[in-house]
Amino acid sequence: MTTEQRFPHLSHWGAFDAVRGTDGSLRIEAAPDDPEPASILANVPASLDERTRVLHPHVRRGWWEDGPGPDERRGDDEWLQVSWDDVLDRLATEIERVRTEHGNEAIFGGSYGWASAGRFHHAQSQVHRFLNAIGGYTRSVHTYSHGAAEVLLPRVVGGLEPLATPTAWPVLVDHTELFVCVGGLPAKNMQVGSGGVDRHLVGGHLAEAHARGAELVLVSPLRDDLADALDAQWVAPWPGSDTALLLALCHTVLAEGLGDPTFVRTHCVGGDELAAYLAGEADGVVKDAAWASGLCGVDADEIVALARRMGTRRTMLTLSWSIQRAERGEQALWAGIALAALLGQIGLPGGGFGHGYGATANIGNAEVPGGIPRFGQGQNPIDSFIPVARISDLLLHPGDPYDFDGQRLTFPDTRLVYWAGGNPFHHHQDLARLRRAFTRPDTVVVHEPFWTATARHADVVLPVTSTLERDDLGGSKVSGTLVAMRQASEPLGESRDDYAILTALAERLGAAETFTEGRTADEWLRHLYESWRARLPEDERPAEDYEAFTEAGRVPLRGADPGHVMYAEFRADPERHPLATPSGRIELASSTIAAFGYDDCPGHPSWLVPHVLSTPPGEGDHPLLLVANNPRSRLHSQLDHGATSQGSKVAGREPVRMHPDDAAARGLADGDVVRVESAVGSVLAGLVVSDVLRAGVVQLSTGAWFDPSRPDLATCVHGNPNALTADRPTSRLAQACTGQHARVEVRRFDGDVPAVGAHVAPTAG
Ligand SMILES: Nc1nc2c(c(=O)[nH]1)N[C@H]1C(S)=C(S)[C@@H](COP(=O)(O)OP(=O)(O)OC[C@H]3O[C@@H](n4cnc5c(=O)[nH]c(N)nc54)[C@H](O)[C@@H]3O)O[C@H]1N2
Ligand SMILES: Nc1nc2c(c(=O)[nH]1)N[C@H]1C(S)=C(S)[C@@H](COP(=O)(O)OP(=O)(O)OC[C@H]3O[C@@H](n4cnc5c(=O)[nH]c(N)nc54)[C@H](O)[C@@H]3O)O[C@H]1N2
Ligand SMILES: [Mo]
Repeated sequence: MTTEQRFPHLSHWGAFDAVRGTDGSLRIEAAPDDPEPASILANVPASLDERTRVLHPHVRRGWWEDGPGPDERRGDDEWLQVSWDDVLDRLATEIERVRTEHGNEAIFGGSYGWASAGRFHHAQSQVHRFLNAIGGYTRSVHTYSHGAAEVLLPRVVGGLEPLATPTAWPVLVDHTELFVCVGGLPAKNMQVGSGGVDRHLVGGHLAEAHARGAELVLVSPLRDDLADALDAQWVAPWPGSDTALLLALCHTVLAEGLGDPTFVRTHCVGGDELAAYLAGEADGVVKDAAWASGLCGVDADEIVALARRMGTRRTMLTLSWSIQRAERGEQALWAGIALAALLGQIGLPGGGFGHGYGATANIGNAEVPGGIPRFGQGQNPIDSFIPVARISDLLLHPGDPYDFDGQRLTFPDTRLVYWAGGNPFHHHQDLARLRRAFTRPDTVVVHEPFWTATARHADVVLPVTSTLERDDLGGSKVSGTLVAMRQASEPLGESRDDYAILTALAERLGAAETFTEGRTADEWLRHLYESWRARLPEDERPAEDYEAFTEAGRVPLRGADPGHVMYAEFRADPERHPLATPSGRIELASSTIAAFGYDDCPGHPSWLVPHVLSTPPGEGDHPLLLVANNPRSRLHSQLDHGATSQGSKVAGREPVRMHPDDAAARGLADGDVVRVESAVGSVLAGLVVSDVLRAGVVQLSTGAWFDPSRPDLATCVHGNPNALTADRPTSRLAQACTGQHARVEVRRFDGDVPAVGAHVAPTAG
């Protein structure tokens, strides 16, 4: 090669060129028009690091030699390297056995996970389409991101607009006078957007609003959940206590006449019920600022002052997803919506609320009406599902009944688990329990580029190309560009695309035509692009045909409305534009939810003590409150061995941050290896002493590859916080993930510090 070669590409954290030097080296360059490229781009070259890659098909010895069945050795057995043909034949036979003996319901095809950005090689779509083609599967519904919101919002505001299409950023930049950011707008999170980010704009929007004179209040236990340059006031409640704080703000708004009673009368139902609860009519507890102060640790005066500020300015209340990813998370979100409703600015430019601004780079970007090309998943003939975060319960308790959103459901009997594009040993809570759950099925199949903890807990591990090793098309309906992603490397080892693997299985199971429709991967890319282009109205349609698109590397997505104001029509005329709730109004109390009779989710926003606050902070065996948030240095567990992620580690482990007072009280210093313990398990981590935390709170992000130590396999030597979190649902309403919080103690680890082996592929016989 005599000249450099450039391959346009897209990741969930930004558009880039993969540049092949004349010496064969690979360099990653952010797209030139990205004003704020993500630091985690530097993780991308690790995609091609062979030491962590699954290079050949592997099977677990016990499964290969003894046949399928529940097995305690799963996750702790030897590996055998086998040929593609042998493994595909055996796997097809096993799928056939399960579907004929137990029915397709016995196949769990959850596959929750972010996988990679391209829309055709989207692993979840691929595996779901395949499982649909062979007769269906038990699926999962909703997300780890905002599972409580996905159930609550339709009941309270009639849909998912607050997290999908809240008021567009340019409107906030022009109109919002006060941003009150519950859970912050962390710069770390705005690096990322599902499906891909073409340009990182939110930091610029915030700077512009600030320069115009907008004021900001950060409500979070961590001060760096909002950029320093924004000069925000910092209000630091205990993790898990926002509901109390928000209810007290509601109380103050009503008591001081700061809101808009007309809006409540004309656009809401349940206002009287909520007011009666705030006044303590039934329980004798007035939910005022003094009451909340004792629960959330924020001064009563500060709460009252905040309510007054909110009542006298055009206020945008931003509610993070993190506050609902916690026990009773439904209440925090509902209390926040109630506060915005009482203030009466919903539907006004720059006022009201949004859910998840700043959680990703794309929330608050206007949506393109024509969408983007999408690989269809087909129809699932099986009507069996679980709320996504009930995976361990599913495997451990077949046949058991449980409640979910007003339904009484039963866990099916799962024989085969098929995962492609996600990492449950990253994302799920109480990993020791998940390990036990994973011993229960007859067969576990994982498609992975990398030897993740999930791959290590499978029977069949099939090597998949990373996104750099294939062509694709990528974008999101809330980003501005469709990218023609170009292959920058030959597939490593024997790895194949998910599509090729599933095609080979579909052939063996007599479903090839349904799965492939007779197209190769290249033919699909062309078909997806051209059929999407043909569907668009003329003024949104790119001029480029498929050849010109791949030649140009990208085409703009058109038609988004940067002036979008959420609920503007509803505000203007609630009779003609009702919400899709039973009342057509915002439900400050819901008779539907009340009728479910759940004590963990009553009929109006209520303060319910979560486990992490049932012992006062500072007391008990686990006095510290752990925030297990999303990581700054990578996306989830992806490319944890990459440069940005590795650069953040302390003593080779995930950094755990602690306030100086808490460190001094324990005789701990920066750089110490510490043992973090909860009632569920323990981890080793590297200590960072920092005053950005509220004292009494420690923080350990998700994503360090789970590395359980022998002999008990109970300690993760690398620092994965899900070895510490409890596997409890938000409530019976949503049954959603509560991974954000745990109660812990932290001590210095003085023993021989074990090496972290998570990034080294296992050896195979
Ligand atoms: N304690 C706690 N836990 C949490 C959270 C929290 O706040 N606290 N947050 C939760 C949230 S919001 C989320 S979204 C989840 C995220 O959980 P996941 O989405 O499961 O995490 P990822 O690390 O993105 O997993 C994606 C996997 O797909 C693989 N992959 C990439 N490309 C391909 C491909 O083309 N084909 C195949 N077959 N595989 C591919 C990657 O190697 C990686 O292992 O974590 C949740 N867990
Ligand atoms: N760099 C990077 N960005 C990401 C991701 C990633 O893995 N890496 N993941 C993406 C995904 S899938 C998602 S769903 C979003 C997640 O978006 P979020 O759920 O909003 O993100 P988190 O970082 O988990 O939490 C945000 C902040 O909430 C604060 N917080 C925690 N508990 C409480 C509480 O009880 N009360 C209050 N007031 N604040 C609290 C924490 O300090 C935390 O930093 O992020 C996305 N962005
Ligand atoms: Mo998420």
